[in-house]
Amino acid sequence: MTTHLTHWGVFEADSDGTRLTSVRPWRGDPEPMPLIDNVASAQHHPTRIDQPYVRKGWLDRGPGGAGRGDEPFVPVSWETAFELLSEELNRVYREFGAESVYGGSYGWASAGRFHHAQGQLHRFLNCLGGYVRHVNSYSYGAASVLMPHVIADMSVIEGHATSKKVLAEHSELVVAFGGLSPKNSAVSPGGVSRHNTRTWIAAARDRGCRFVSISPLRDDIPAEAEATWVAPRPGSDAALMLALAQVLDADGLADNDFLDRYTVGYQRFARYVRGESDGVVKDPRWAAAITGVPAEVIRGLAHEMAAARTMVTVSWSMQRAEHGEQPLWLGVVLAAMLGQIGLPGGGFGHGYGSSSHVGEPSRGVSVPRFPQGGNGIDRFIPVARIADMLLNPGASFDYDGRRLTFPDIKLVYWCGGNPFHHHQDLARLRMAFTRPQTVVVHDGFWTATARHADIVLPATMSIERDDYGAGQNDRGFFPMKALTRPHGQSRDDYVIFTELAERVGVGKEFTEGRTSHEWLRHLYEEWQSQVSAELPEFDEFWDSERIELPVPDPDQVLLADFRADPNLHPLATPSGRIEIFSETIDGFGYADCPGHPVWIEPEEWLGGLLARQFPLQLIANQPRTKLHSQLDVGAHSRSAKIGGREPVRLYPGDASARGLCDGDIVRIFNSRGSCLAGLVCDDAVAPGVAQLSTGAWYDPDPVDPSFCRHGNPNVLTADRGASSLSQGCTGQLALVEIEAYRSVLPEPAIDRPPATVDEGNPKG
Ligand SMILES: Nc1nc2c(c(=O)[nH]1)N[C@H]1C(S)=C(S)[C@@H](COP(=O)(O)OP(=O)(O)OC[C@H]3O[C@@H](n4cnc5c(=O)[nH]c(N)nc54)[C@H](O)[C@@H]3O)O[C@H]1N2
Ligand SMILES: Nc1nc2c(c(=O)[nH]1)N[C@H]1C(S)=C(S)[C@@H](COP(=O)(O)OP(=O)(O)OC[C@H]3O[C@@H](n4cnc5c(=O)[nH]c(N)nc54)[C@H](O)[C@@H]3O)O[C@H]1N2
Ligand SMILES: [Mo]
Repeated sequence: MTTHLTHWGVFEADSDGTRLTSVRPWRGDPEPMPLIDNVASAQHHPTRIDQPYVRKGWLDRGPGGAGRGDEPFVPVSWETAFELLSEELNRVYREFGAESVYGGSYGWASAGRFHHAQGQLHRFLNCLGGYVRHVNSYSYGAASVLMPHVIADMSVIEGHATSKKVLAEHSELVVAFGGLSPKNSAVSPGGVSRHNTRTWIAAARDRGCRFVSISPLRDDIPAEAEATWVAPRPGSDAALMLALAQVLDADGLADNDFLDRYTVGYQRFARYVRGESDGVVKDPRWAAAITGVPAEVIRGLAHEMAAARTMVTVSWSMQRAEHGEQPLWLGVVLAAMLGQIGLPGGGFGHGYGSSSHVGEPSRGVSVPRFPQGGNGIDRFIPVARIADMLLNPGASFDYDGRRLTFPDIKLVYWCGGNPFHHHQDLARLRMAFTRPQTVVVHDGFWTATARHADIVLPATMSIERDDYGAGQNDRGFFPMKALTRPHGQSRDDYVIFTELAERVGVGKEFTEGRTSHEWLRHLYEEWQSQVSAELPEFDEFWDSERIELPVPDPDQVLLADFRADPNLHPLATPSGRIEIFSETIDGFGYADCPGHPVWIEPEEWLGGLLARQFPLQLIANQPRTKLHSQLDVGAHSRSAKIGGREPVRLYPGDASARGLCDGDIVRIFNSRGSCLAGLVCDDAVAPGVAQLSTGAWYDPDPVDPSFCRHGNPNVLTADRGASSLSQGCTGQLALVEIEAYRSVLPEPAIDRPPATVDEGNPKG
């Protein structure tokens, strides 16, 4: 029996050396998650990649994108794969240089910090001279650009958030825009040892704290919260927040002392709220027409907020949308108007309920990591501009006050991510993916991305290798001993890169002469000597269940020091204060993100013109039964599917108006694409809303790749940046229509490997 860390929890498992024979949640986890059941059931699924493969057309005709995603694969030996890939890397670096290689390779990969796939790839490409990288994330692309201008870097907002313990003990009212979803806080980057969302919410509630969940889904907050549910039209929260601000201002409830001492630009914003700058008073009646939330509810909520110790929290999803900067900025402004930033249980939060680590007090120390080395070039894209980059080399675009140019990418190398899961408008991405000369993917599974590659190398799962890890802000640092031998011929990314590095002449730089186990020991010992002599020796750690890392301040309160003395502890913003009006952003002159937060009507929302044609707002949120697309073939993920398709939830009245019944296979469509899904009628979904989570492996129809047979919502979402400021992902919302699917149901092809042709290459 050994324990194992995943992004979605720690489990204990027995193994016969080839497979896990039993899996149980770790005893230390108070709220274990059923997602752990996906691991063992997926390990030897037919969609595991069993050996190296090369796309037939690439093998026959050489580099070039024609046929990518359509042509069969040829199984090849590791020897052949290494030979082909090392020659191709040499060619591309020689002919086009590092600026032609996209190694951004966004994705969550696996828990375990040495074998973290991106880190491995980045170090390898750095040894070759570098690569075009990405900045920011799909998670909070808008926030990571906006927040440093307004209040603080995301590492502060995220890592030093007021702790859940403090919320449980001090908050009187939690107003949660985007909810506090128990499904989301199942997960944390790098792993989570003790899930506690229900626990802290129940403790707060028992003490009398009230919760208001502002979300299109009633179950975006655990039942323990006994929350009041407010469901504005999706995408309209900025208007709701402006009206809350208007009531605070008009009714004399704003904390002017706080605004004077700790913020800049309030008067500029207030003129807008009062209608002095544009003739429109942003009062509750104005907002009611936009949001659908009655004016008295908005007015009442503003008064409640002013009367209590109030935490205003905004989910990450709120900024993963058109003009996603606005509700986030307004969350900060509301909290500033209430004057409670820096006080226990009050103030502002971003991402409570988005990931388990937000609200875990900061750990005193980091954990060992595999060093990535230095990138020889400085070219990047905001991460969600991948298709734009591949389609428009040389074109220029706006980003955070700069004008940048897309590089001309010849080779794409992806490890530990699944762009055909995570990106928007997949038919467009598929087109973009035909542009590079060569696409290389390492993955454990035949994901849609692997199916759109030329050279596919099988990577081990985390249960098949030795590693260690701790989630962000997680106290538990776990050794992760291999539980089974690798599936088929799969190899660790490190082993693959070691061999490649030797062939391209950078073996020594990449490995520094160490095997992966030698690295684990070396990095641990280096870390131990820097951190504390009291930590156990490596061998003792390796044979333990875990070690507990110190947490200096369990009662952490975001920006308490700034509140205590804003001159001694100024913010890192240009003014050192919270910027309700930002001269910097104003100076960029972006119509889609002006100098203070505003309401800007999105293109795709229920109040707009396009809703006449596509009258349902699709919520493409995170899946309850898995992490993103990972282990979608696993038992827990499959248990939620309907007829092999991803479930879509619809308000019962919206279903019956379309003649649809629970369990029907339906077609969801808009002008970009369509997909099948299995219908669930549920009054936890607001009228006018359809919820289809991400994660179903993209299963394109062979004739029409904009039609996914399995239920990936990203055939429907738009590939547009949140604004010129951030260029963040906007995948959360799209307008769609739903109808019964009347044709013969196509068999999903995604749970089988792709077509292969054996050209007599040896399998060994
Ligand atoms: N419409 C819409 N789209 C969204 C979102 C949304 O809200 N709506 N959310 C976005 C967000 S926030 C995110 S973070 C992204 C997530 O997008 P991704 O992080 O790309 O999704 P994952 O499914 O986690 O992809 C990880 C891949 O790494 C592989 N892998 C795991 N371990 C290893 C390993 O050790 N080695 C190698 N080589 N591979 C490994 C897994 O098999 C999997 O295929 O999706 C985004 N997409
Ligand atoms: N189980 C599970 N947990 C996960 C993940 C996963 O894949 N599976 N992914 C992890 C990752 S990478 C990330 S970045 C986080 C993401 O964390 P979030 O972005 O917070 O999560 P989502 O599920 O995308 O969205 C949360 C809720 O926001 C609500 N919402 C959407 N649009 C609006 C709107 O316009 N207004 C309001 N008021 N509410 C809205 C939706 O009802 C949705 O359920 O989750 C993490 N946690
Ligand atoms: Mo994310």
